[in-house]
Amino acid sequence: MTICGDTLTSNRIVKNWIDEMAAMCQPDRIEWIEGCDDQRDMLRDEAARTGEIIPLDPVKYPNCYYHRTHPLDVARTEDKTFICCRNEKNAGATNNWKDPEEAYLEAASFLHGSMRGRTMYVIPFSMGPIGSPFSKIGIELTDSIYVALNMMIMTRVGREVLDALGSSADFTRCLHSKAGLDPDKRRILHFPEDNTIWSVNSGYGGNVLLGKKCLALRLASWMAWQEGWLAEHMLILGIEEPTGYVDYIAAAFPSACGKTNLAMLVPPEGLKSKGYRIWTVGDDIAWIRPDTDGRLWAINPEAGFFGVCPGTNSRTNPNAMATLQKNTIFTNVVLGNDGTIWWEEGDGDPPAGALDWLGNPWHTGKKDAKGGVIAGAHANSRFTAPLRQCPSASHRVEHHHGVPISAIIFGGRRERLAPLVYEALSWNHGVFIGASMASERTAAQYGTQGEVRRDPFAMLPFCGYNIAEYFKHWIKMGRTVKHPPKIFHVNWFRKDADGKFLWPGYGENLRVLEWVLQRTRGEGDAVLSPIGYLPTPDAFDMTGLILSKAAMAKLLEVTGEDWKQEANSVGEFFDTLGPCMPWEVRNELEALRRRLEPGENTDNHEQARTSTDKERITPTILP
Ligand code: OXD
Ligand code: MN
Repeated sequence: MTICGDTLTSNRIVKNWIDEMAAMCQPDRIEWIEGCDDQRDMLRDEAARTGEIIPLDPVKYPNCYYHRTHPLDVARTEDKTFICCRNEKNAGATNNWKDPEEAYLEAASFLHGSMRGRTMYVIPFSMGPIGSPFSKIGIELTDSIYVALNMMIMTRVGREVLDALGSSADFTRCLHSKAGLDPDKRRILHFPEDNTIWSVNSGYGGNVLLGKKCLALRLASWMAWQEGWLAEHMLILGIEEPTGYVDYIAAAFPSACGKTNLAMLVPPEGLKSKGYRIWTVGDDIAWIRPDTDGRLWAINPEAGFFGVCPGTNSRTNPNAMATLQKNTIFTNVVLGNDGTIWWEEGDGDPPAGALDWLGNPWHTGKKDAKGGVIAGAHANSRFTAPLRQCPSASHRVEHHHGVPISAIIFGGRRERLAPLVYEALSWNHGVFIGASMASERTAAQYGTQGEVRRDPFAMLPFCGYNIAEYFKHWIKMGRTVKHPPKIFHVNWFRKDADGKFLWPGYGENLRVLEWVLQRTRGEGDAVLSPIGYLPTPDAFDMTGLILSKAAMAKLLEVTGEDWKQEANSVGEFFDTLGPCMPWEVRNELEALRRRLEPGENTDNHEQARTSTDKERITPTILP
């Protein structure tokens, strides 16, 4: 075995662990990733030589590359993802669990000799700015040059990370091998008690860029539970007012709800005169800690975007389109013979001589043997791009202290039930709203369209411990933080009777965020309803946007019968989450039920009006 480049550390614990893993996987070479541009360029050249990546047109897409994954390896595989802790109870009702000993043994049999003939890259990485009190260090060993190149975009890598680690044992031991990409032997294993992640037989980003979902959410949520902070599936966004003051919000949405678009929002024409500017801190993950000022502060532990391509275009997300013009890796999109790329609902027409994500000749409207239209790009095709290239990138991304959070927003895709926005009555009520989050299935997903899927805090696939304990942890955080942010719920997806979206979404969402921020300052007009505070119909600044009174009324409508059904459905969901469900969250459900009963005023919040199918909310204007 050859060792290339310097062994970048004298840390014995690091070296012994690498020796042990190398003895198991038996790579031909070991190469340390230093994080410098020269080495990155050499890796790109080498991967281009073997065809693992294809360089794109250097004028139109400078330093951009194309990659195809194995056709059976295109998304996260939740059924192959396990929390391996000693006590099964700690994995909870929503995670797959394996006994750690058994998990190591089985995976070791897949990993044995898996890197023969290959190089093992050693990638020291920091999630969060190097040296920040928020940050965590990991070292990923991988036999995939594609993973090494992606990690260099998504995280801070190299020598400096090892310098920050020094002789400490406090790093996440991440091992990845493509092995034979056998789906039956695919395992994504998390060992929270050993600060270890093993991933084998996959090459798809979410399964193999181990700093992202595996460390920054699953392991980090476990650490946060133990250490008193929060690791969340949330974007972080700054809204700068004309005075120069910037307020920051964190927001969690299930997939397909436009998280990346919201994180990079462009103010609509009508509000531009107010001088708003949007600053993107992160589009996927937030690490949130209480500080001595009694507020919650957050960092984005990542340094790049791993965004979905289809649907991203100059109208839906101009900042994303500007971000991915250079230094970007595109995975599973359409490739033209002129070295350009394309995807469905992107910009412009497909290139000439197009190959689809499988590498087959492709043209718009191509049909399969059964007459079904064949998509050129995979629905989960991705761009990996550096965050600093985003025109709205916040200068606070590298700030060791993060940003103070003024509001937390939960959201979902609901055609009927949820109003455009409402505000929680209290922190515990906000935790209940997070715990009961849900989205309706879209045509793009398997299963019955319209079916409601619960996704508490958008963390269902990412909470690395018992989800009921996680709710408890959130309740406790509200007690420990002196000035907790207010909590809101938004729904951009409400439809009218003809199935048309009532709200234009995208940049226009700033109008809703403006109200949210007003509410955090004790301003903004609101009415009390059984589900929380609703904006009054004229609470939003609608300059430059025409929306009928009827549409606004529908957007803000709360229908008693629908919400009673929702309460039943939430109750059924909570019953599946095991015996640790906190009484505070159950109490909130009961309080909602009581508020939905006509004439009842049994909870300890301010008087809430009730509504049935026929009787809509009568606004009570609050001071
Ligand atoms: C993602 C996801 O890839 O949430 O960010 O699935
Ligand atoms: Mn995500």
